[in-house]
Amino acid sequence: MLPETDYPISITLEAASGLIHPCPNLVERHVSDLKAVFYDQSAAQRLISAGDPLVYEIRYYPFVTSKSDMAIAVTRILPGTVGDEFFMSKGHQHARDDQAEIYYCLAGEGYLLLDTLEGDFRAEPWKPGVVTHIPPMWAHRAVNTGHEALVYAGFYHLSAGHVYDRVEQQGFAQVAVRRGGLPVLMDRQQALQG
Ligand code: PAN
Ligand code: ZN
Repeated sequence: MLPETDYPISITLEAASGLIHPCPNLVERHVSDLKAVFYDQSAAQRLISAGDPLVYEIRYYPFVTSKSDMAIAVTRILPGTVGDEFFMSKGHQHARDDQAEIYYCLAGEGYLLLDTLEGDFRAEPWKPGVVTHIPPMWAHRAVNTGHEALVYAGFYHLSAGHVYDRVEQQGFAQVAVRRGGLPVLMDRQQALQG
């Protein structure tokens, strides 16, 4: 007899809403939870004072067996901006340097921003159906540049670990902002200088 944890499990995922069934874990992040990562700190503070809106929610299911620890996390980022910077995930690196991740865009539009924090940067345009492989040590952040929710699933190992400090302190090389009504990527330093 195998241990109870070592039998196959199936769950369901609704692409449009990002809901999973069953959903044992739900995490909500409001502007105050990721204030430090927006380049316009006064705009972030104003939004927090005006009610601290929800930016995104994460629903995840851990598939833990006696010998493995894969998980699926489905993130739903709402449409919106902080100042002119689009709503986005906080962004992190994995603690372990041998831990990649696969992201699958399910609904909405935007970018997956990837930064080694050591000079390399990539922006992958996202629409439903795009699958992006995130190599180890690349910090990753999704940005919703559309008018609907951006929904994506991430497949990873729980033991990868999440490190947020370096992203918070340094920021990504580029930010996604709305200029003249359209989404554009610009250097963060340029954005900071106004
Ligand atoms: C994802 C992310 C999720 C939310 O499951 O954790 O999209 O982003 P933040 O963790 O940056 O708030 C993942 O990349 N897991 O490794
Ligand atoms: Zn990750």
